[in-house]
Amino acid sequence: MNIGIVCYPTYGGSGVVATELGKGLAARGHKVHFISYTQPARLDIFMENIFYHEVAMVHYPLFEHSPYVLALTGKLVDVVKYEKLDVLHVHYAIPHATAANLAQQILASQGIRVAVVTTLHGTDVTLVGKDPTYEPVVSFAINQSDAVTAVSEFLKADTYKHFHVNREIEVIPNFIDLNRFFHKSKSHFKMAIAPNGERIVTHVSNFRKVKRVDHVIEIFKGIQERLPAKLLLVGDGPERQKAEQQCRELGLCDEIRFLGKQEAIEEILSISDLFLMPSETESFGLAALEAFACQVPVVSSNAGGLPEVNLHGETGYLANFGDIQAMIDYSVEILGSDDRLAFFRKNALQQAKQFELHNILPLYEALYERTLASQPA
Ligand code: GMT
Repeated sequence: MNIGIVCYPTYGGSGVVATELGKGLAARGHKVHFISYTQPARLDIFMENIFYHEVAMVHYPLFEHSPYVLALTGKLVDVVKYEKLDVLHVHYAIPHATAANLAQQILASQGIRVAVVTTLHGTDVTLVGKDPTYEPVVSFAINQSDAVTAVSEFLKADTYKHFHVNREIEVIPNFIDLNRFFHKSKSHFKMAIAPNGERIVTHVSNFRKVKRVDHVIEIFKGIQERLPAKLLLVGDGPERQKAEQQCRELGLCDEIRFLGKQEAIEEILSISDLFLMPSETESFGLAALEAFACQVPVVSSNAGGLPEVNLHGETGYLANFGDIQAMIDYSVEILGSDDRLAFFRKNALQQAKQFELHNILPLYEALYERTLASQPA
């Protein structure tokens, strides 16, 4: 099959999922064309059947904001037409699904057919998408797509709740390529971070408000009052400055390291003992799955799709959003004994295996095939 993948190129989960999916599809012999405004962060390999098409923006003094959706639509028309794509798989509805729908109509007027598959990832539904400014556009794009998937049951239900959607949505959960995460231990790094054998607590995110890095720091404060621990904060984003300020005010600068954006996330996770994810909302929580792949248990909020990923009392613990004390208590319970930690570590890896790439990828292939088969001749 000849598949176009449209995604955000950043370190965010939807871009990671889209890129790993494309790489997996290419490994199974499909031709995969990535279309984005910059090369996706995880597109770090060369394969003869992977292609990257950059969306070039046209800047004109009249535009205060250059219309990305039009530039993307034009690029999609071009790539589908000349690379003879069968399927356009767009990740994150805004504005990718709209651009794909428009490209599909333009191509149809030229007698060219392409199937549009939209995958809903999270805030395209739960936050930004349902804003009254975008809601009618997102509802329309969802209804117009030939197939729609959501990454969790929660996100599917939330889509029906907040959008005028009258079509089927299939849940295909996120996945993980375990090969990337196996045997990455960097013991010298662990020694440098925790020279006295302190437990290492980690948080990875894009530091948006919804991730509640402030809660991460408060939880860590409570943990390190009860046992020796260090905190690694990985990523960057709008809340970083405030988080640094919070560490200074709490006098925790020696215990907390800001590592910024990191490519080799598996090397950091492999020296970690616990992952914190106190998010306000999380449609799936791919970062938790990545932690599991490195045998790291997770203490998270029970928001959104997190209970579908983090199993309470098995792979970690869930607490109500904002219940800092419960998250401290759960963290200390996991970290306080080597035996408890080993129990959670084992379960974490088992859970990661449930979401192995090889289990999930065929679901997308089958969906593409069904969608193409149901297209009018
Ligand atoms: O929707 C977002 O906030 C952005 C998106 C991303 O690109 O990082 O994250 C969402 O998609 C991920 C991949 O499917 C999920 O693992 C995240 O839970 C989800 N984020 C939220 O729901 C906040």
